[in-house]
Parts: sequence; C-alpha cells; structure tokens
Amino acid sequence: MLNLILFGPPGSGKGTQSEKLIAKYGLKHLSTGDILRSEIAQKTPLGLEAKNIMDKGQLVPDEVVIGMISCALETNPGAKGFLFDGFPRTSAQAEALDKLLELKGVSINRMLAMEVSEEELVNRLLKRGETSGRPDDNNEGVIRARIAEYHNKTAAVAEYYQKFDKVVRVKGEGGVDEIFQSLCNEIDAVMQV
Ligand code: B4P
Repeated sequence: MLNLILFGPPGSGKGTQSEKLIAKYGLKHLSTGDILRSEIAQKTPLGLEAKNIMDKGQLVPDEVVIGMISCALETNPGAKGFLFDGFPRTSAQAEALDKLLELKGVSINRMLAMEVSEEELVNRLLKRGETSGRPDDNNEGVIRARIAEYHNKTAAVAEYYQKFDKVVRVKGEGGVDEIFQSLCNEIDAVMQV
C-alpha cells in the first residue's frame, strides 16, 4: 500500500497536483478541504460550523477533521493507497493519522512538501478568488491569515515526519507539468524501495 502526504502552504498546488497524481498512481484522494466544502454546500451542521472558521482563514478543530479522515479510511477498505491532501495540518492530526494507519498495519511512506514563496501564494489565491467563488480566496487579509496559520500550526508537521526521515522537499514554482514530474520522480523512488 502506498500512502502519501502532499504538503505545503495554502495555494502551493496541492489540489492541482493531487488530481494528476491520483490519475497516474490510482490512489484514493482524501482532501479535508474538499470534504469540508462539500459539507458546507450541503449545509450540514458540521458544514455550518466549519464555514465560519474557514471564512476567517483559521483551521477547523482537530477532532472534526480527524473524525472525517477516520470515516473516509473506513469507507475505502479496498484502496491500493491514499493521497492525503491538506491533512494532517497540525501535530495532533499527524499523530492521529499515524495511529489510524497503524490499526491497518500500514504507515505513511512519504511526505512530499511543496515550497512556494509567500508572494506567489498570495497572487495565486487572489487569482483563483476571481473565479472560484471561495470566500477564503478573495480577501488578501484572509489569505495572509491562512498563511500565518500554516506557519504557526502546520509547518511543524513536516518536522514531525522529518524525525522519521519521510520528508522530501520539492520546488512548487514553475509549470504545473514540471512540478508534477518532480513529484513523480520522488514517488517512483519510494516505490522502488
Ligand atoms: P484546502 O482546501 O486544503 O486548500 P488550500 O490550502 O487553499 O489550497 P491548495 O494548496 O489545495 O490549492 P492549490 O494550490 O491547488 O484548505 C482550505 C481551508 O480548509 C483551510 O484554510 C482550513 O480552514 C480548512 N482545512 C482544510 N483541511 C484542514 C485540516 N486538515 N485541518 C483544519 N482545517 C482544514 O491551488 C491554488 C491556486 O494556484 C489555483 O488557482 C491553481 O490553479 C494555482 N496553481 C497551482 N499550481 C500552480 C503553478 N504551478 N503555477 C501557477 N499557479 C498554480
């Protein structure tokens, strides 16, 4: 089983690259952002709670997203592997994920960490905000709050996996296909181990 984390700040290309990676490697895509947006669109109680938090650029509580991922793992017993996109975003989420995978007798094989400068992140998200309709994309203050949350709470997750020597850093600026190729090179190297 191949289990990968696609990691990086907001706007680093996680969603963009995930689509291409799941198509190539046949992995099940688990994006906590997509699951939360789907809950918001369906106006579920969880979605209504999450919307207020996401609109401010803050992280949704750990227990909520850990519950979502636990449920998604259980409903996909036959998956040949998972691509975690936007999760884990805190050290508590990383520890919970490791425990959930351990129950299945598997673990994270690699964290692929995409690196992009802050100005490029802000420009990309403002551009997406022109068409996406996402309230967290069309306000520069909210975008900067998301990036601050990343530095305050999420960057530490890379240090957590670094202790187990599972992190590879990939340049996330340049053409989408060029970045995809760099990610594939790293994944192919893991698969040969
Ligand atoms: P997410 O849905 O995870 O989204 P994201 O961080 O905004 O962006 P992503 O990185 O996927 O965007 P992409 O680069 O593809 O999170 C949204 C919110 O949900 C969070 O702020 C939080 O509130 C909540 N949340 C989600 N998971 C959570 C968790 N685990 N715990 C707590 N809260 C959680 O795309 C950005 C733009 O860049 C696109 O327009 C794309 O076209 C463009 N782009 C991509 N690659 C490019 C390239 N190479 N060059 C130029 N542009 C590029």
